[in-house]
Amino acid sequence: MNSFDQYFFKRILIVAYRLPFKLIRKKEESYIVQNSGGLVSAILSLSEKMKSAPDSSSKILWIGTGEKELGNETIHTNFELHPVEIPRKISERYYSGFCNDTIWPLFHYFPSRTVYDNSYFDAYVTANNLFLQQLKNLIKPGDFIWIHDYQLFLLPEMVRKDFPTADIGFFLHIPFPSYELFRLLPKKWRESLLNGMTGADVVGFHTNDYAQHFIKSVKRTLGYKVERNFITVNDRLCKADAFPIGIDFKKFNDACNTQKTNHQKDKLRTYLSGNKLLFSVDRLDYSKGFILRLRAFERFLEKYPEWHFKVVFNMVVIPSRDNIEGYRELKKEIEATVGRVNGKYSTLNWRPIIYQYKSIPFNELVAIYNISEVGLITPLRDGMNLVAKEYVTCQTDHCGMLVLSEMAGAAVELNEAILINPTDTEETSDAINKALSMSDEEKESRMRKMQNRLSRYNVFRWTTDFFNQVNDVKKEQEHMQVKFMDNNSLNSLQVKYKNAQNRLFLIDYDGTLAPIAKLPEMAVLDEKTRDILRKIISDSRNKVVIISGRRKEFIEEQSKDLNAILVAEHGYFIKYPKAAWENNLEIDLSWKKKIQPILNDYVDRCNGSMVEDKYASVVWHYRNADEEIATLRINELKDDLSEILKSEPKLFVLEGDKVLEVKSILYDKGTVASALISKVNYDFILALGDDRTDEDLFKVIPDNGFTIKVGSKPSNARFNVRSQQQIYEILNLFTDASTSKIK
Ligand code: GDG
Repeated sequence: MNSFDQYFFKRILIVAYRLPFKLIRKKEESYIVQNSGGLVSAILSLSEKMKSAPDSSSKILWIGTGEKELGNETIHTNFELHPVEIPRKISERYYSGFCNDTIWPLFHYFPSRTVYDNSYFDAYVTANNLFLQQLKNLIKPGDFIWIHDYQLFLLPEMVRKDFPTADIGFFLHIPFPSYELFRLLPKKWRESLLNGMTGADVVGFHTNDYAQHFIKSVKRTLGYKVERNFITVNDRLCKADAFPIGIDFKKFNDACNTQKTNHQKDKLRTYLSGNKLLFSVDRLDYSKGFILRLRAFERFLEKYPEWHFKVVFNMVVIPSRDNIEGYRELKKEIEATVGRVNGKYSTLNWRPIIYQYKSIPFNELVAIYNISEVGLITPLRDGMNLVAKEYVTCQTDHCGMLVLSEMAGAAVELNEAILINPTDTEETSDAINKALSMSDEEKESRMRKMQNRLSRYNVFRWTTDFFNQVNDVKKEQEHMQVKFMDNNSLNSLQVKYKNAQNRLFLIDYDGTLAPIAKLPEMAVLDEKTRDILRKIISDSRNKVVIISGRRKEFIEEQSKDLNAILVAEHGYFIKYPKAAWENNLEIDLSWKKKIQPILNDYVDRCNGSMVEDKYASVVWHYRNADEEIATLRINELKDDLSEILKSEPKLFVLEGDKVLEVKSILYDKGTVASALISKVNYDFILALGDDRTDEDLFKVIPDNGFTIKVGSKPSNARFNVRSQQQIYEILNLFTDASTSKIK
């Protein structure tokens, strides 16, 4: 059974601002209609598929705002609706305020339209809490909770607090803006929104750009560690990734040839009387670029008069929020522009623009998609834009072409369309001409490529991919979870120690014995740790090795008064108590002269970084450099080094925590530890470390030994501890005072 099938046996809880149906009351009667929108179609299609699956026992519960009565209705055999009630006073500040006057404009790159009002944010918190209260009544163990869109940014974290192990997904349907825009939000809001989202196991976006913008905002605002697309949120992994939403390809494709659609097509053709049809369909919103589109069409008429009396542009605007001043103004401006262009070019028997301000039935929409020769989809910003995908899908005769804004998420997948920048009316007007003049062969070839992609990455693929990712992240979390040391493992470590006669401690220095410091020389061993080490060493059955990548002088200075074995430079030097430093490796170090100037060059190119010249290696430290520049430079540096390494096969680039070290492959912490272990028959071995170089050490510890890694990253170590401070607690287990308590 693949992981998607498992979801047929789980309950799926969809949480979105609106329920997928609304109740229409007309005099005595009331009836239910389906809301339009990408998410509703996606989940309805999924529910149909689940219903038809053999042995499916799962159900989709939908939590959202809507009329109370919807909760009592059995309107869909595979659905259960749970309305959330938001008092009007809160709703105004929450939905009209924070959602639509703060988040929507900012996330669609309209900072000047963005309203910053604390009472809006407070209402947003309250409303997200109301969704939580409703959810709490419903959640059962094993449920998959899928939270949608910008109205519910805070909810994943809220749910996580009450249900720490729940499967939670979050999907954003609108763009996530670049950090420079996101940072315009007050710090407190920024932190709350990102903390809220990272409460999910998987945070999904339409494009990789949006996911990367989000990751950068998380890094810069919350300071969380990110590796590839995995964000470490305390001990939990959260994955941010792209899941471009698809459409129900078959449904749209099949609908092109039904009786109802054919009837609509006939009506349209009669009306067009031979004119070629251009169309656009969008909800009334400033992000859709209506005025610029109309100006581009006007410019097209001006520049290409040969198309007069041959084309008609049908602009369908779906009513939305027209009770709000700004939207009413936009509607007026659209109507004035349409009137002006029509006034300029119309004749008694030809009107270039047909403007409709209304919703249209499904079959009429499909008919328009099917016979239009140009789809003119030119939003200034759009998370995805499903109309573009639906149009391509419905081009069963392949005789049309799509002119698409590069600012729509859909442009990533539909790159055989004619892509334009909607602010460039000249380019858009040329694109209309190009689409109309394109050869049939080229149109067919481009359309087929896009259709092929859309039929594979359809809406089922979208849900499957998302579910699979949540499942994978869950597994990864479980894998990590079991490795954290708990009271049982601490106890067995202590018992094993007590019963042993020959004990070996192999302890890394930076990040393990001493906390990581801003500057390398500031990482000193404190008195408390020194005292515990002294106590452990005082037992003649114990041998303590401090095993570090540091230079020998530093490690000796930190360990003075301790009768420990010291290992410096990852095993190049070793020093037994009261003896001098030894080096038994005969290695040619002439390569250093080639590497040093390269690393020095990178210090100049990356402010805040520095080079450490050790006896047997050279290190580039970038802990104090700007993270983004360092990430860029490190890749360039690795490229430069890989060229040199081709002629120096015995060299190796070692990447640690904010350091890159070039050293010989002939030794590492593992080789020195193996040599020490082989000398005595130890019945207790404990290795403690924190970074990449300690993995070599963990690998050579026999199975009956203990290996512990500081931090929550996956490791060769048997156990993890959450922080460096816990190392002190572990070492304390081996002092006389605590071992004497064990029976
Ligand atoms: C968000 C994001 C993202 C529209 N008018 C009529 C009608 N529709 C259907 C279309 C299409 C859907 O509604 C609108 O598609 P959008 O892509 O604009 O989706 P939204 O849900 O409004 O917006 C957007 C989307 O979420 C999905 O993640 O793409 O970027 O803003 O399916 O066909 N359908 C009918 N009559 C209409 O008048 N029958």
